Amino acid sequence: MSDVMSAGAVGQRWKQRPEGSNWGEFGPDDQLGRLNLITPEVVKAAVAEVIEGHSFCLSLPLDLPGGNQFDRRHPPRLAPTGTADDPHMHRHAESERWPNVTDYICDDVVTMVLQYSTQWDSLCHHGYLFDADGDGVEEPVYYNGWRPQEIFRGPDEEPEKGVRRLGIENMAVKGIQTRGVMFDFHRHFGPGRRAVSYDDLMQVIEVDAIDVRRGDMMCLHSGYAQTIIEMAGQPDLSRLRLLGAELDGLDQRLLRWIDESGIVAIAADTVAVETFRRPTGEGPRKALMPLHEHCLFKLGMPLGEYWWMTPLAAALAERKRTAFLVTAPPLRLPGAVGSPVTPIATI
Ligand code: UVW
Repeated sequence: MSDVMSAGAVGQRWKQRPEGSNWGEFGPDDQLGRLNLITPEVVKAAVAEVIEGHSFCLSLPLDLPGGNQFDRRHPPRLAPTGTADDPHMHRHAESERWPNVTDYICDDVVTMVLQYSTQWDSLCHHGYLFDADGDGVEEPVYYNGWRPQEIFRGPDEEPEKGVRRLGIENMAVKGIQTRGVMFDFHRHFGPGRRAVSYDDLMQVIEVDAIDVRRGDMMCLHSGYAQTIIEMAGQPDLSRLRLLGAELDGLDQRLLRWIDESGIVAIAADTVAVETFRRPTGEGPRKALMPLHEHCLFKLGMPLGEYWWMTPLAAALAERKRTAFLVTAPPLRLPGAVGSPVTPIATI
């Protein structure tokens, strides 16, 4: 079987698209992917899930998990604006410029890895090698066939402004407010690490009678972020390695379900949404993170990581409910790849 599907219409950036992808279906220049499926009808149905008016913050404190991740993601560092000699933190505003005033002023600056803690990954977080122009040679390409030269700036093109296409600001402008559906893996499978298969997922859907609809955000609760909170900034990696049910990105039936279900995004309380398997280097080149490939690259479906789901999952289980309103816009930071987020769920 060929691993590509031919199509290619006027204005498209590709002659062939990856098998199972939706490239072109939202237009040749689309940068929103499946979020296009959040329509006014979907938002109204989401709001109808608000029955009691209880809201839940789904963010970790953004200085968690603690420590450095992947040797490149460091905790945020806060500092006052101004200079070391004149920090704007509890600073009396009285000066030559502003004489005889009573105000004290505080403001600050943060140096932050945008994907350190509770976060969204935008559609340019992962690109892949793929022969999009059909010349028999693979080239790096991103969702909807966007090429690196259209996305990234060169060193003499103000790289501090970030990406030109597929950045997080597209998601911010869309708003990201929809119907969330909870998959409580912790309640079904316990706290241990597990690669959740299609069969596992169907079991959860059946037992909890989860009504998954087009436009929904899939939310996964494994208990991992709760443990991160309990570790209070001192993550015990040997313990964490054994914890957290995540999706099995190698299960083709599961990937097909993600596509056919109509869901628009997946948010998990774990590091990566999918179970990470160290590559062996054997056989043909393949994706390091196949669920990232399927969601970000093929379907244009953003991924949320490190969301704190435990109190919401408990409240839903107590009420034998699974659906809620979720509001989770990222920062409207032009050119950013990822973003911290403070998602709010309302039941
Ligand atoms: C990597 O990109 C390694 O991970 P994640 O998507 O989980 O942030």
